[in-house]
Amino acid sequence: MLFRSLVGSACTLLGAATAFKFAPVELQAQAAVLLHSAVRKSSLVEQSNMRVELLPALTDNYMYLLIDVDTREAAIVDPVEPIKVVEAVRKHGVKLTTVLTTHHHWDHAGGNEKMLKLMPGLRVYGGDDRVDAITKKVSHSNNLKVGSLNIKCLFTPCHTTGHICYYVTKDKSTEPPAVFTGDTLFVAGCGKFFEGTAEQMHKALIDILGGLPPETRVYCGHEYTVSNLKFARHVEPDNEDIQKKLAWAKEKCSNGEPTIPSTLAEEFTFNPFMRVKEKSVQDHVKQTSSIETMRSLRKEKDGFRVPKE
Ligand SMILES: N[C@@H](CCC(=O)N[C@@H](CS)C(=O)NCC(=O)O)C(=O)O
Ligand SMILES: [Zn+2]
Repeated sequence: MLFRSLVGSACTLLGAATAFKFAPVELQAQAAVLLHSAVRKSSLVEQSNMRVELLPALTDNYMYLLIDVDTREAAIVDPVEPIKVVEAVRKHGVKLTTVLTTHHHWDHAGGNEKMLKLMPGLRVYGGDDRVDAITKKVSHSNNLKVGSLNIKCLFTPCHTTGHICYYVTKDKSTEPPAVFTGDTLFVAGCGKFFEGTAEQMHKALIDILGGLPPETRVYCGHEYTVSNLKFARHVEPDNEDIQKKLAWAKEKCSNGEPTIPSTLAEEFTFNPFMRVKEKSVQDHVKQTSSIETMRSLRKEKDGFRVPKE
């Protein structure tokens, strides 16, 4: 796998925010968003069967341009900033046919209408009638094609009732598959349970995503890795995989580079929400079942104040 940085950014706004400390609050927020998107780097993950370009959007979202190398057909995951997508499509000289929407929230589906206006004829997939500009509603195990790539829809309700993850494989390939996890699974974390339960997130993370091949690369909806790992460290202070990944992620972020993708195998070593069957994690929340551990962890993280270091 070739992992190559393309443009110019940072995961934290600390430096930039300091400069605007004395400005009005609204101006501080606007400046923060502008500065942040200006400095985050995009990057390309290149395999012989598929290419994935990570396109930073808004403050900490990611859009993903998925390219089938054989046919040069492409899909875009959660195109919240369509102009950036059009630029990337032109740069790669590919034919964009498909929008894969993970869920209806504005920071993921809010660019769909404009995307369709800029490139009429796109197929817009999603698992929820609330997804803007949807042309085809999908459900669990539906199979789609982008060129020669197979896309399997995985229904993972909890963050929202219609959340879909997209699992990408190529027949006869020896290279790792990819999964686009939106706001269900993050690197070292998971989405808030806005419209669902611990039982549902347990099924999504442990049974559905956790059942995919361990080498599967994980492309998630947000750059939350550093703050997620600080919570993970709080849960398991003696877990060395967490310490190592945190040091690595801080370094990446300070260079404006993405911490994505991870793999499912890695997630099982440092993500507390994927480790709900581990005694160390259960002991932290004083639970003995993995579902109750999931419930307690999410509750604790909702109120967790992320330390500076
Ligand atoms: N904690 C988030 C706050 C924003 C937020 O609530 N994000 C949603 C997705 S749009 C979420 O599910 N976050 C997961 C979490 O906070 O653990 C952050 O680090 O900026
Ligand atoms: Zn989101």
